[in-house]
Amino acid sequence: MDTLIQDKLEKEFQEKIDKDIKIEPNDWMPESYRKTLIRQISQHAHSEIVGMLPEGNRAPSLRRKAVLLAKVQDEAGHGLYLYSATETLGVSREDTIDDLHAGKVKYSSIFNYPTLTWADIGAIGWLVDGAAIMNQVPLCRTSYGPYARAMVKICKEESFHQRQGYEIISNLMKGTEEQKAMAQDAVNRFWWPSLMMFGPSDADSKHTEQSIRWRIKRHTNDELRQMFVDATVPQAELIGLTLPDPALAWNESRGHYDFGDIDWDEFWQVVGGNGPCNKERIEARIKAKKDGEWVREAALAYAKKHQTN
Ligand code: FAQ
Repeated sequence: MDTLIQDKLEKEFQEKIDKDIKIEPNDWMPESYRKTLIRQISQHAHSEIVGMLPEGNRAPSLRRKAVLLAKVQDEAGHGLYLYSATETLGVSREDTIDDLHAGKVKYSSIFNYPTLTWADIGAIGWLVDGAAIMNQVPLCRTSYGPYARAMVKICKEESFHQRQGYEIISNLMKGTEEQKAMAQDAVNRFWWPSLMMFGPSDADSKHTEQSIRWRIKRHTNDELRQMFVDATVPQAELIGLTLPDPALAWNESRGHYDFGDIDWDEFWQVVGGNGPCNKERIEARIKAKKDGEWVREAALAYAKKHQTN
């Protein structure tokens, strides 16, 4: 394309963004904006789907099982909305999923940690969904229309997920010494990985600056991480849990909690495929795709039969 035309289109595009006018699938957009969205939305979709796997832990009662099943089904739904949003950018769902299975694309680091006890399911709901909402509420105002609309639905459900997790953990904290110890142990293991969900520190985040200019992201990784810490510490105190960070302290002059250093080596190891469960998670997704092949074939054959009749 002629550079003058390209410059004009880019200028008009940025003006739309600056006026908070949503970008829709058929609108002109820079190729790098399209690619950034495909990366972020598909990573988000994969996270929802892979994120269902750690929750396959035994629920202790029928009520708990029913609630957990509803939550996990929501996650499948979130993945589907997000794969649909990715498809509006001109990529196929099949290719996107194949890329995940081939280890070419990322999903959230948090889902590569094991769940050892029932309390871990509470910690996931409270901390992981809590972190997810903190990151996702601003995405309801992201500049790309289909992503923003998907996020509105998703956030409504995520707040139920966070509450179910907090309820599990709160109830355990009202229980026996063993139950309290189980809750504390789960929080000890999930606290730091939850802080890592927000991504690298701003100094090391290669995409943030451009994504904020395009209003894909509305806050930096560190801003959201701080908001999460500030919101979560009082919730932990209320139910008598200790967060595993000796440096955690209210800083009057900043009006925020200070917290200790994140182990970024661990983060990059997990992101790079070397976390405790990376291999197991991808193998489970590959197996699920293979096992479900006959269902997809049958559904397609059925749809085809009804089209011709
Ligand atoms: N894990 O330059 P930045 C959920 C990668 S949904 C793995 O800062 P960006 C629901 C990043 O892709 C949770 N990789 O990148 C649920 C980039 O790699 P690349 C998922 C990470 O995009 C709950 C590189 O590092 N949520 O939990 C991570 O500006 C319970 C440099 O990073 C979303 O996906 C990480 N944590 O900011 C389900 C929300 N962080 O591609 C079940 C949408 C960074 O250049 C149970 N995504 N990387 O090679 C976002 O908001 C952003 O993409 C960030 C990262 C904030 C995650």
